[in-house]
Amino acid sequence: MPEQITLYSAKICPFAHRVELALAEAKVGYNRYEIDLANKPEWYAPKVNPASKVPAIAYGGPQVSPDLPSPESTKIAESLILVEFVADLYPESAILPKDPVQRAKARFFIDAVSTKFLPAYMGPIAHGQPFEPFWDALEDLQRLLPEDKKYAVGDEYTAADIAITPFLARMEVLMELGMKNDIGAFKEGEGKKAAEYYFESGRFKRFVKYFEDVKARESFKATFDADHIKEKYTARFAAQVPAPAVAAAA
Ligand SMILES: N[C@@H](CCC(=O)N[C@@H](CS)C(=O)NCC(=O)O)C(=O)O
Repeated sequence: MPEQITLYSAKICPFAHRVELALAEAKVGYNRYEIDLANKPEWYAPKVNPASKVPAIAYGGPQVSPDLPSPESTKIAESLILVEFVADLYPESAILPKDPVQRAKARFFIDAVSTKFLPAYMGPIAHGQPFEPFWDALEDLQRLLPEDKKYAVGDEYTAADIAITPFLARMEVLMELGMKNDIGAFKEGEGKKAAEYYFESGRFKRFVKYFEDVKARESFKATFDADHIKEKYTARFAAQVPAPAVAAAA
């Protein structure tokens, strides 16, 4: 019988979002504590995660207030490890496929997310780098999606989908901000162009459809606060929006 779970998370963090998705898919009740990444509590690193990052789980031990973590609980960090931990605790969930071939395919997809997609992910949007390497990485990942199934390795939503979902969700928010307001670390006009290319060129048709299926899931609706993310990204990138002509002239 699994014991108490306390998740230290942050709404903005895609890695923490992975663990929230896994817990929602497994339909687990847990305590959630929001860590303010800009102002982390002084007890967090010494008592929960020495790396001082979210996500982390305190597992087992007595039911205590999350801001007074018990030394008796086991502390575990790293999103992909935590997703597998949830799958191990709740083997009846579909998070890790039972079939060894499907399981291997899920792990292959996760590896591609970690080694190909993520290194290219924030470059153009957060650091103003060219979009092309990112489009290529996205296309490589898209090739792994089966044409005739809903999700990354079949019709079940698994750890493979959990690995990419939070990043696609944030990418879509950034694309929408880029499309409407040109918000991002790119040159004026580039955000709109990139967003139009992603949604309308047809190159990422399978991905756009895939993500529609992901967004329809209850686990996604319950764990993604798009307004919060929009607000945070708008504030974060506001300083990088090219100044309007009148301000520049002043
Ligand atoms: N490899 C880690 C990455 C976790 C991570 O980078 N989390 C960020 C937030 S998205 C964090 O807590 N950074 C510490 C900070 O902002 O001070 C995982 O997969 O869990």
